[in-house]
Amino acid sequence: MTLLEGSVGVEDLVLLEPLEQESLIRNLQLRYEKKEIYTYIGNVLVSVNPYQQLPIYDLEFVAKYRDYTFYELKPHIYALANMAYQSLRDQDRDQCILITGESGAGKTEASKLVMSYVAAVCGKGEQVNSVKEQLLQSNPVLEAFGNAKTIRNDNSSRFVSEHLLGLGQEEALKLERDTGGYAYLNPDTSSVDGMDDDANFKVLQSAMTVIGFSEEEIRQVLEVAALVLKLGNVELVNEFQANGVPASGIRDGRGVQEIGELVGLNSGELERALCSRTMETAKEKVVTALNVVQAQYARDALAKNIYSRLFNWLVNRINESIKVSTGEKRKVMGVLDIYGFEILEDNSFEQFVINYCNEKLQQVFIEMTLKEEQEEYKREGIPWVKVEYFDNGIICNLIEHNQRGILAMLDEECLRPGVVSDSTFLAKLNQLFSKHSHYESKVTQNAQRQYDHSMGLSCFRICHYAGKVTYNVNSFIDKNNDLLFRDLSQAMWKARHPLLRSLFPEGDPKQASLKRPPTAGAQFKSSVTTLMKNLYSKNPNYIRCIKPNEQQQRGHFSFELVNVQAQYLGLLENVRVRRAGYAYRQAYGSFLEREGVEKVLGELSMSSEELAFGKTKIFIRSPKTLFYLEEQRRLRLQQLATLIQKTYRGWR
Ligand code: AOV
Ligand code: MG
Repeated sequence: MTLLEGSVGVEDLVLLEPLEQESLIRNLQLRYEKKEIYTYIGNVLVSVNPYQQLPIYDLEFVAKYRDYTFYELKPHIYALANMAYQSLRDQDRDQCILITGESGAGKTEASKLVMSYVAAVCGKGEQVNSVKEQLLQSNPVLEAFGNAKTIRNDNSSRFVSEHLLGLGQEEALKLERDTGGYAYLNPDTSSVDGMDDDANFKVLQSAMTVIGFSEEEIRQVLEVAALVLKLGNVELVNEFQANGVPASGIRDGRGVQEIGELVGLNSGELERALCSRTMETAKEKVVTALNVVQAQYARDALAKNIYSRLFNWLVNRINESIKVSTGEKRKVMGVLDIYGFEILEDNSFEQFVINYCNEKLQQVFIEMTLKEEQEEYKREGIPWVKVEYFDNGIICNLIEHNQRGILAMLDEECLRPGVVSDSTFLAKLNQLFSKHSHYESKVTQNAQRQYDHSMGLSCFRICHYAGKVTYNVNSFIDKNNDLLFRDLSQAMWKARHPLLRSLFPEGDPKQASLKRPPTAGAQFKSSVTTLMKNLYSKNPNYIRCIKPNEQQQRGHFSFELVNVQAQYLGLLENVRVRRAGYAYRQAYGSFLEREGVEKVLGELSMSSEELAFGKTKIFIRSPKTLFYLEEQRRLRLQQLATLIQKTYRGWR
């Protein structure tokens, strides 16, 4: 180690000597201990979660970073936000800011910082101000409905959430204050130290007002959210039909009665929808009773459906209101913050799709950093040697291949007539992928005599770019089917509650068709595809978030934990690619204004290795050179200033 005690390490990992995995982590650690949480790899920002409020985000910092270019000040998220904002403004290129990292690494916080920076520096004027406000206020709203406490993060972004957070007491909704009274609120996770639910509730309400929700809309949103909680408390019990066939009923009519009053729904109608199922063929209608397990399943499916539809409605509503105030066809800066890579104790279908999405984002990173790099050298006529890196395309393929991917297999199994189950699905995977280098299961392991007791018979494992994850296939089929019995959507559509009703358009008997809706997996894949298209059309800026410890504790840096993340984020390869190429490039115009190419070469005796002259730009190999040049420029300016001062004094 050549890093000196007391130093803060290098600000750009491209400068690291020697460049190894260990020295890279140590450098991050050294900086972290000095509360320097940001480090560059060229123009990529690495951010290590401080788990404490640092005094580096106030308006003074905003003002400072606005006036300097990327490498002139300490690494900061504002520098990256500024770079993106300026190329949006000056080069007219749509930007996207891709924030990746595992659960709890600080993605959502980073996205909020970027948005608040942009809001602070972008132009004034009434219209802009209202958009800014709306944008900033969209956060508390989306977080209240879209986030939940998980074991990995107290404030984890979930798009389909079973828990509600941030809802305080609201008399009119007849909610109980004690969240432990709701079956859908997880008693272990519903309270978070240092979080004031009542205060958050007020923030939520005022945020919704700023975004432009009417009082009526806010009331309706809260009513629908309350409906979800109340549904969770509807207790279903065994009943028997006259012929002795098991059926189900509701234990205490008061719950459904309350729901009925809340959303204008006939409670008998709701009970019928929860406890029976109507099968329709072209010719006839058959009503069958659900047993208690099936009815519970229907109830939970309904609650989840209402909740996720409400969330989607909120997202659309917010986007609409922002669009209306900006007008369409503007330059776009997208900030992408999604759920991070997840390895829980028990991983199911949800983790599977979350991790698939992260796999795709990694692919964007690989393709865009390397592709950009290569194309730029080609365009500028500069020779370039390829750096080896792990391409996770093979894992993406394993999951998403149209005919032979895991998602396709799952759909096939869901649609296949006959007896299908999670285990027939697993058997299919085992057969198909037994030789795949990124797929493992007990069966395939057996074949290779590598018996692993940690993996159950109902599991398969994927070697993701970020690590191995064992998924339990239990309920994959049901979750993928995600079918809401038509009885339920029709019942919801019959509610007199305008918002609830609008969330279930397919409940309109006139809309009913026999066509099967796409599976959850297929829907997810298609939104991932849309997202990717969107990202590829924009200029990317990267923030790589790192979680320093598992305890969500300040000041604690686990070498092991960071090492794993650095490995899968490919930080070392990223630095190597940067080093093999030229780290910095600048169009001749601005470069000349600053240094003057002749002077650089003549007076500063630059090595020819350090510089390359492209067709339109000058390339500088290492940041050291750049910093040297910047320093020289500063010195010259200083000399000039002193000279002017002297001359001026002389005149007096
Ligand atoms: P995530 O978005 O990456 O997880 P968050 O952005 O929610 O993670 O960060 C988790 C917690 O870390 C936050 O609630 C803050 O307490 C703290 N934190 C993160 N960044 C900062 C910062 N720059 N300054 C101070 N505290 C910070 V997930 O949504 O779970 O993938 O699905
Ligand atoms: Mg998040």
